[in-house]
Amino acid sequence: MEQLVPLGWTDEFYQKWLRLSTEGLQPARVVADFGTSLKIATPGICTAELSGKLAHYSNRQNVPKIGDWVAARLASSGHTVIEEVVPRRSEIARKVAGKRTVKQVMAANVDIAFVLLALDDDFSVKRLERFLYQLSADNIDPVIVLNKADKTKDLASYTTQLQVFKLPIIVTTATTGSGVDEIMKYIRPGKTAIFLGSSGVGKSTLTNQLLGRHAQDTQAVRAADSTGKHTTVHRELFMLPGGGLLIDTPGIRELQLWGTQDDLDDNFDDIALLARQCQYANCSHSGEAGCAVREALNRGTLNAAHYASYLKMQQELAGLKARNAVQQQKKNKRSAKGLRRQSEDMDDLSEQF
Ligand SMILES: Nc1nc2c(ncn2[C@@H]2O[C@H](COP(=O)(O)OP(=O)(O)O)[C@@H](O)[C@H]2O)c(=O)[nH]1
Ligand SMILES: [Mg+2]
Ligand SMILES: [Zn+2]
Repeated sequence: MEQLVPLGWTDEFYQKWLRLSTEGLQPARVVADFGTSLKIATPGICTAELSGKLAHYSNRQNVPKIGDWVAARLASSGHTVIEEVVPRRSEIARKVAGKRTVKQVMAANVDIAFVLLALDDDFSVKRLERFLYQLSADNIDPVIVLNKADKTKDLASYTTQLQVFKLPIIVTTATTGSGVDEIMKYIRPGKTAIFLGSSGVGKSTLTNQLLGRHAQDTQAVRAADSTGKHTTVHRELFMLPGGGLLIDTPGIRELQLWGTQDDLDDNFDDIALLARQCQYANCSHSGEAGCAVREALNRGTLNAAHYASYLKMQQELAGLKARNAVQQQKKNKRSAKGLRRQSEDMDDLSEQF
């Protein structure tokens, strides 16, 4: 199994592997996810299918995703079947798009996430806050990347807005490679990084720079044959020359949160800290006497937009919690009736993000 170490295999995964029944199976990592088919590395690369059990009977959250370690049966016919998923060390989740309250795992076993913002019309602190919330709920370390630095003459006007997050910020121009070394420094050998951000921010251009070769098509390239905007349609995991691993993803248009309000307080710790200083422990910060949050807003030490984001996300998470509770009740009723399987676990196995 030593040959799997460059792919991110650790003793932790080995211990988990030992607890599965893997007779005749081989550990492998999912390195490309096309929705219906997967590529796995053993470290040799092959195309693999899901076993009937995984494809049809498993809860959708257990379906292997990019970055997962799996147990595969390699047949001499070249027909490879994934039988099991090794329990994850981490996952990047979100709520599926639309109304249903279902968790969707976007990538597994990620150690560090780069949230990309472009220094043009794309720049949105609000969007960044949503990503940062989700990463904190998922216990994954974030780094902010400000790409397309060539497009601004006033970098400070952007970076001052981001100081509140107290996170590392890397400034890059992906097209020239400027700042790429800085990113590389954060991806230690054997560790898995992911690029997150909306379509067009430069994820694939940066991926190509880090790889030192043209592995991913970028928008300009495809614009020439006018096949549309979203160039990266699948998720892929690359081994970097420096020994780290990197997942490029398609753009995420809408990140619906999946987590709890406690995670929110971890993320907006400046607001949580203020709230603890309010005169009343159950202060709703809507006009009570001795409210430290209101006071900070009035003084301008708490940014109003930042606080508004907090409130909006809090509301969204309260809604999520309520819908989850309703769903849990329904589930309990159904299993009491002896119905084993829930339709919502099954109906969007192949949904993309
Ligand atoms: N001016 C400028 N353009 C960039 C930069 N990085 C990427 N681009 C361009 O932005 C477009 C989208 O890049 P791409 O890597 O496909 O974005 P992705 O959708 O996030 O993968 C392409 O035309 C790139 O050439 C940059 O740093 N500066
Ligand atoms: Mg791309
Ligand atoms: Zn208050």
